[in-house]
Amino acid sequence: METPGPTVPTTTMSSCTVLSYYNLDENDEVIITSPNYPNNYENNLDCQWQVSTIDGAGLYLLFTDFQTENGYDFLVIRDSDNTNSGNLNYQLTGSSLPDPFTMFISTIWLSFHSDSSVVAKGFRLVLTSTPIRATEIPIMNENCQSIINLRADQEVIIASPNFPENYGNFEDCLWLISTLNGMRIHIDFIEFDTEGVYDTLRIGTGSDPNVDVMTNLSGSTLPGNIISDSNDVWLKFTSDGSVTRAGFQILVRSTTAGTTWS
Ligand SMILES: [Ca+2]
Ligand SMILES: [Ca+2]
Repeated sequence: METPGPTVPTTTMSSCTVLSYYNLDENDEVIITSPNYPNNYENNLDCQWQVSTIDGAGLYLLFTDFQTENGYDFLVIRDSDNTNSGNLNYQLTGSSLPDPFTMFISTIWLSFHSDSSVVAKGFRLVLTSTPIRATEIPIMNENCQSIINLRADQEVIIASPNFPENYGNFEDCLWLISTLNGMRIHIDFIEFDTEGVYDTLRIGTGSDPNVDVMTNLSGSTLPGNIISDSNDVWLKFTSDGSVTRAGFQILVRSTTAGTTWS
């Protein structure tokens, strides 16, 4: 039986003459930084990294720092195992922090180039192997609660009890949903029908269903989509002692906050 691989430590390369190669198991991560980070990188660098993971997984890229000489010092990312082939996916330069994103392939190539003058702090990049899965329906426990950790670009469908049959009286259900740091949670309503005012679905950010309420929904109007401003949300459904309806069905997925293309 295979045990989870250890997290690869932060690279501490003093020169860029050797290609660094990382092979990540599922959910492993590696941190790549520019040489000397957090001190300035040097002139005339040409650093190269290849990162691969298992078949069926992709790579989630989260920058925690990015500062290079704009227009002259570049980080290039290709969907390839060779620097001279594959598509040029990202060419990053300057000092704005790129949004996190997922590459839906198992091997990528990164190269960092600096020219002969003007240096900067450089970058720090966390790469995580993330499984790519189809839509799932999470299991609720006996207390009608479910804790869901979404991978990058994973989606789940959550529904009121007995859906599409009517839910019961005195329902009290809770979903705690989180995703990777830097990602957002997208909530799309497929069906929605509850007893107005008395049977409510409340949605908020964080993991405490008593605070940070974003919205309080009831009735038969299909709500608009919601995108969280954090990487965790809660949904709490309660019904009172009389009158039930079909309830709701909701598609929940993790998304990147946006994508940086250069
Ligand atoms: Ca430069
Ligand atoms: Ca009711």
